[in-house]
Amino acid sequence: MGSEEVKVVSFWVSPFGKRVEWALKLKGIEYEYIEEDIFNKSNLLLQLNPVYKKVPVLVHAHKPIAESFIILQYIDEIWKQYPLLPQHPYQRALVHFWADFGERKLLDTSWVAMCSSGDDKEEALKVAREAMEKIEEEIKGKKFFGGDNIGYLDLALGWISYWLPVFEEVGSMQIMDPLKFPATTAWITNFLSHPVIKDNLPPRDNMLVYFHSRRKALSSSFQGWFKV
Ligand SMILES: N[C@@H](CCC(=O)N[C@@H](CS)C(=O)NCC(=O)O)C(=O)O
Repeated sequence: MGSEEVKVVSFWVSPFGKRVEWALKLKGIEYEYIEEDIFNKSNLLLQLNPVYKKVPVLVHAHKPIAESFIILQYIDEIWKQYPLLPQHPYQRALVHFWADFGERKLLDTSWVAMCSSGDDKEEALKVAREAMEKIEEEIKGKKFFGGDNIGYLDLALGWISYWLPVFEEVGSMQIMDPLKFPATTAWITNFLSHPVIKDNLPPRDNMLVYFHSRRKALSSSFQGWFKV
């Protein structure tokens, strides 16, 4: 079942897509990468993900799977080597809880803060910084959220290590204060030092150009909630 053809349809700067690629690489699974233009969507994407029309999509054995968290779980169930999720159902539930928390309370709010100004920005920053405090508590005393190795939650929150500093620079704001969040800062160093992660990141300069242009496009109308 696991030996069938694997394809990843993604967009070069997508933090959601990178999660999927990191997971496949950690497990040593070969895949074909297909770059999608999310501003001019291909028929392939519309066929593979007709509901959300978003990347990433994993195609395994000719069957498409959408939504990065669902894809991560699928990958972990199909390829057993290098387990990403803990064994115990309670520990697994906690991982899903924190992954969802990071998405709603930190990723969405950081994005809004980057794209907005005034009260909207302040409100989003407040929620994002409170979320960072909770994440700091979770990583204290651990090398990775997954323990000694990178796990599902590390991949889910991995964008904090590399995308968040770019959002901060583009939005002229600070969310991840290293003095306030030393455990998260140490985790970032550990995460970015892992060969699979450090060799699979988009070029920072291109990210800055891209996110500056997204901010410009979205800030006037403040429709910042969607298109990373
Ligand atoms: N919840 C989705 C989010 C995916 C997502 O927002 N992808 C962006 C690219 S980073 C996209 O495809 N945007 C196109 C659009 O919103 O139309 C996941 O985790 O996979």
